[in-house]
Amino acid sequence: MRSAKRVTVLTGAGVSAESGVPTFRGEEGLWRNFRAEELATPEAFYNDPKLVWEWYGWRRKLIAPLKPNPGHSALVDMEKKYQRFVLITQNVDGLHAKAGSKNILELHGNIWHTRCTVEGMVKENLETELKEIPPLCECGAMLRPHIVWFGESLEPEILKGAMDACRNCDVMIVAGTSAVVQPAASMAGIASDAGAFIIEVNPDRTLITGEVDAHLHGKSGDVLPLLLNA
Ligand code: BV8
Repeated sequence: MRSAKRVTVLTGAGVSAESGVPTFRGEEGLWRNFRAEELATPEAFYNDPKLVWEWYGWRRKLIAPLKPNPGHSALVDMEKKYQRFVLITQNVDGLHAKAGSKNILELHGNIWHTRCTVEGMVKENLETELKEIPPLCECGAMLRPHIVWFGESLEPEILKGAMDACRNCDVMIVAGTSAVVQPAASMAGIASDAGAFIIEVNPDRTLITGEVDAHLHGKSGDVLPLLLNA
């Protein structure tokens, strides 16, 4: 970390856990006995847009008052220390931006953004109580969350930026992700193949723990500040 010039970080739901955001695959990952994988798909949305919007409405209301935690803040300070720093996140909660991170790539979108299902226009909507479910665009078409669902492709520009950040870094920190969901789960391997030193921050072992150079066993809210100050 001291000799690095370029640092790339990949975060997952675990980095927001200490802020109170439920992770996906933890025991609290359920909503009305549905799993995220059942609701976060285009099929689920077009089959029952009201149900999927009720799930997102519940998450928006839960996330709205939550604050970034010391793990988010450590990444804000870390960004200032390096010539090149890219923060890639799978999280849609917006907490990295709320903490003050600047160079963020939101791989899976943002829960505060809606997209018109006809025109494709993306807008910010910060309502914690959606006026109507499903919300409609001025054009009359249904709005959807501007989120990448399972089976949907990531935005090419964002994916390209993320892959570039993995191939061109001295150190990659992978924090708070179970490394299940693709293509995010392959990014540490891509960085490692390009010569980066890979640091994993997670209280548990994950699918990539066996391949990383250092596994810092602990919560991101504790470990990231220690890493920054070390
Ligand atoms: C794609 C938005 C190309 C939703 C998310 C069949 C058809 C099509 C595709 C597939 C298919 N089979 C497989 C795929 C690929 C699929 C995939 O990976 N599926 C998985 C389930 C195997 N991927 C896709 O579909 C992607 N698109 O591949 O496009 C394509 C297109 C068409 C056809 C083929 C290919 C799109 C994936 C994006 C899905 N959207 N989110 C929403 O959020 O509402 S993914 C969802 O999971 C969240 O974004 C979340 O961030 C992400 C990953 O989960 P994690 O962040 O890792 O969270 P998790 O709970 O799992 O783990 C938390 C970790 O934190 C744990 O390790 C825990 O120990 C740790 N932790 C806990 N507390 C702390 C902590 N760590 C640190 N500190 C703590 N305090």
